[in-house]
Amino acid sequence: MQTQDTHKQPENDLNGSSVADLKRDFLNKLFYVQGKFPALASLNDYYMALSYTVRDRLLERWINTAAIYTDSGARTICYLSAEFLMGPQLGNNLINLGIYDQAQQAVEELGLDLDALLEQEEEPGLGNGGLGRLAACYLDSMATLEIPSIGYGIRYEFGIFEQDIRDGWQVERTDKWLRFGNPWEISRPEWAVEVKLGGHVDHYTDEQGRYRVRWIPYEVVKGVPYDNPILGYKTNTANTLRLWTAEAPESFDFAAFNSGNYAGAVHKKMVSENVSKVLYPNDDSDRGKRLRLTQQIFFVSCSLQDTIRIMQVQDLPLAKFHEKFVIQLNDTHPAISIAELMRLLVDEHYMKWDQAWAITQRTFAYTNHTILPEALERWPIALFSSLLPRHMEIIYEINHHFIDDVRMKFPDDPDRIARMSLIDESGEKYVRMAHLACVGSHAINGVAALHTELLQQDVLSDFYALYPHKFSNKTNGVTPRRFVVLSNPRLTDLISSKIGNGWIKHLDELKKLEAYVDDIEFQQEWQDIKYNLKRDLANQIVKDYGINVDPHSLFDIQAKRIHEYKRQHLNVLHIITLYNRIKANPDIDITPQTFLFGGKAAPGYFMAKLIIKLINSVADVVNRDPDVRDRIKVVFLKDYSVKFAQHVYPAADLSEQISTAGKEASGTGNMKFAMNGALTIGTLDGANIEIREEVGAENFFLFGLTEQEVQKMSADGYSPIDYYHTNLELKLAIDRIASGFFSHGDPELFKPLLHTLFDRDPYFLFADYQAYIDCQHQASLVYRDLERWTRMSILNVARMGKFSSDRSIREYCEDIWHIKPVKVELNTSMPDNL
Ligand code: CBF
Repeated sequence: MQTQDTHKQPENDLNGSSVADLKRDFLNKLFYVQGKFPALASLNDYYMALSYTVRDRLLERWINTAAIYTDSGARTICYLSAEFLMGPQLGNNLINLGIYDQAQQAVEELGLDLDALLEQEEEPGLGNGGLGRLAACYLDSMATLEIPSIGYGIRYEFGIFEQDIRDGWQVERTDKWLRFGNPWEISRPEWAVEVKLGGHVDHYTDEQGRYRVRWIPYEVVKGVPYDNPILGYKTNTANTLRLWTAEAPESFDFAAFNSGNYAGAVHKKMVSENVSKVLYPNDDSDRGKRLRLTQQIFFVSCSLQDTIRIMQVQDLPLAKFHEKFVIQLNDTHPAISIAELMRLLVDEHYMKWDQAWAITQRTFAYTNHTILPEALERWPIALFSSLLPRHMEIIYEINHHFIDDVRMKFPDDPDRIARMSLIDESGEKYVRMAHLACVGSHAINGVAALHTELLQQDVLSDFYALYPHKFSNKTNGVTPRRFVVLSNPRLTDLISSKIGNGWIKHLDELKKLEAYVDDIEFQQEWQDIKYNLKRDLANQIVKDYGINVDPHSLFDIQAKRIHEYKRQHLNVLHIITLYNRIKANPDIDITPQTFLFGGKAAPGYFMAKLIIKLINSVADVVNRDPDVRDRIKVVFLKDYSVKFAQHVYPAADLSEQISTAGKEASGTGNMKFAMNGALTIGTLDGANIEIREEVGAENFFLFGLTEQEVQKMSADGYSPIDYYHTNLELKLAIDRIASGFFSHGDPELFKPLLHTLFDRDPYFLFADYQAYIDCQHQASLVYRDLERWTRMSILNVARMGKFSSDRSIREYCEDIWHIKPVKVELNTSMPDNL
């Protein structure tokens, strides 16, 4: 139950927010929007009725915000992202509106349960993981900090797949998140735009003798915007997330229909709609690649055309584009927008190249989110030119100027030019999107200190040498509104009862909790809350999986995408090692531990899917073996999502952040776990390093090779097999997998995984194994001393101030965007006339 004080409603709203107002409006929505009366209404009808009731309160703020931005011509940040992993909206909007308690009471008085209604919401899974969720956290912070912003992305009809587990294997099911409608969006067909694809380019001289370029496309796709309000916490600011849906410009081909070709009549419509059908199709086939590049140009072109429309509405000349807008590229997926803005300015608005280029460079800023080579996008020239012939020309032209600059700064260095060129000509030719992003942006940043350092020293070192002034670090952050206040109301209330609720907007204020770290009563309350949260999750686990887990045991959780570099299989090696110890000595004294995993594997990533199978296979054996006597339990929590994560973070004791040093750009789950009082077991990777610096080395379980050690080992020649032969426990764990012990006697099943480990072990599991086992042992010993553990947990929360996404957004605003907050006042009356 949220306290009234924490979620006090803002003043001056047009739609009342008392319990009586909410009840009245709720029933109105049920009757007049859903067209139902209680005897016929489903839970979904009630969810929709409540959502529309809440949306009215958002709309009032949204309209006021839009009016103020339009009147003031406010400088605006456009956040371009192929992914926005928003999570369910209802609860978050109730929190941000400050009417959570009233809504809870209103539905209770009507005989309903708010939690059940919240559970009803289908989450828009328009992202894969960290990158998309970061975008969502940033939208929340921008609205909370009153920063004029628009998020631009794609309204995928099918978001991230739903994950089922059958016989231990991941099985994917289509995510039909829109099947019951989406109460939060409003379509704006009047602002639809067209995007050209394919065809050829004409260069010609017009009647006035001016040189012109005309792109004759092979096809045109229409982009229709759907707007979603993004409300700040306890502000009147409601910004917009504008997501584009693809449609055919003419949805029905009458000519084809009249000539009897009925299927052909709708074919074009189908082809066009495919563009926004699914989130990130596999890109390992040429068709997949083409569709993905089409998605990128589609949403980028729609969004840029939209910004130009806004300029026109506000009567601003295009020469001031960079003063009105700053555009943040969330990774390279929207990097094509650099060529697209040039095309719009030069070809369609007849601006001179040099002026257009100066505007473009001043407009864009680029965030890199990974140094994994497979994630640095490149497009085969043949594909690129056939889909985007004009952009190809523009990129060659940009490259021509750029290479001249490089040559001037670094004369006689052809290798450097080859390395930096926007076109990779080392074999088959490719367009290098990260290079385009670097050249066309005025700012480039990584997402944690180590990551930025690695960009500067390694992945983008040539660009750092050329443009040192462009680089900075912006360590990621997460919103405490969703990930503490909404997810963990009990902890929220306890914290607010001691230090007030200012921390929700100013997370640094959590520091005040340090005053209570030795307060026995406070510690007890802290422990009780954690225990109850673990018990709730345990109840859910019994319900969903029929597995009993003990809430007193140490809840050790690794929840994130499944990937070899994240090393879920290292975690499994530890579990097998504990199991082997028990088998060797059934009376061994070990700390009871529950190992929980959650996460999806990319459908085409075989090794990641095999890791899921391994987790489930080990779970089957460990959970059933009577020798274990329930001291360790392993559960794979299927279909991990933002909604589910909100139940998982609060229940964790130990957060697994065990990627190979240098591989995880930042991580954000690490922050969400720690904000909910979990201690971290982790490597010196990504933001773990900064978390450890903040919470203190003594409150963090550190293990493993450093990034430099990993590099050195690689260079010196790493031999994983040596570790296998010299470490008996490691050998036994691996041998047990290899012998078929966990696969019903089948020694073949996990061979591909073991083969990679023996052969190259690219993520250094064997090298880090012993350090991890020792560190886990250390953590399990500390857990036995509950008072010590609780102190560490309180200190972790108290020192998480840095990891609020509000801090990250402030840094972007000050260092890159140069945007100031704009206050939105609520104009409570409706206009008398138009
Ligand atoms: O910066 C946000 C996150 O992005 C990723 O998820 C990504 O997709 N590149 C990284 O893997 C995370 O480390 C990072 O926190």
